Amino acid sequence: MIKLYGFGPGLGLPDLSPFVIKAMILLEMAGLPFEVKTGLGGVRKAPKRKLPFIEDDGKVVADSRFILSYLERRYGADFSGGYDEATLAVGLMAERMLEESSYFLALERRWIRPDGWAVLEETAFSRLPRPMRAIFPPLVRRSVRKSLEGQGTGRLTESENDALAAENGRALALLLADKPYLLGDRPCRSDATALAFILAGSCDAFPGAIRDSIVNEPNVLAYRDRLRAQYLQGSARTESSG
Ligand SMILES: N[C@@H](CCC(=O)N[C@@H](CS)C(=O)NCC(=O)O)C(=O)O
Repeated sequence: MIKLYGFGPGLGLPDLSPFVIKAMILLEMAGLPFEVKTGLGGVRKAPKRKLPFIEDDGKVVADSRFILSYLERRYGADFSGGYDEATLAVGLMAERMLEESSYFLALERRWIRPDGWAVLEETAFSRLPRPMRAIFPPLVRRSVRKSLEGQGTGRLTESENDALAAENGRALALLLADKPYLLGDRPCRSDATALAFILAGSCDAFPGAIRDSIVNEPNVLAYRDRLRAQYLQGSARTESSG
């Protein structure tokens, strides 16, 4: 069975990482049974030092984007929804907005703002043994801060980041409009990314602009609830630590 490595569930989310949630949704969309392996140790085993990655029949595939193409190649999964190339290109741009812009705004919200960090630290690191708990989380936080400064999000003010989050949320709501799925009346790969980021972004534990940009859009909320019921009931998924 395919093993999917993630951080683990928390704060009402199936995983703390939107990329892991995306991989779960892709596996569910493909109708493939899988086992989720959780724990911080997964990062050490990860070929790119990031989660998710999967192990399947001795093969290791890292990165949700390459997990997607692996499932297409190996299992004939079809994430195109039957849309034409131009429509899928629009979906890809939305995915890139979420993964390359919204993601960093969410990192800043969770890791840097003191109230976000208090929640995240407790959720992600509470199972660490005592001496590690004092040392490891601040080190990881420092490295996230450095990455955010390099990437640019960390150099903006909170209100500048909030303005960008509001724009991204509105763009997603306008793209979805009154369609059942992001690109039309059939699900496709972009829905896996959109649903994952909408779930992560609307998490009640991190109030503010990111969450507001989702919960204030009735079509996005309805989409989230409908697709969560469709893809995240965990029918194909079993969970274990390690
Ligand atoms: N492009 C990757 C992004 C994965 C990613 O950024 N994962 C983060 C968690 S959300 C991670 O594992 N970070 C650990 C680290 O950087 O040490 C994908 O799509 O899978």
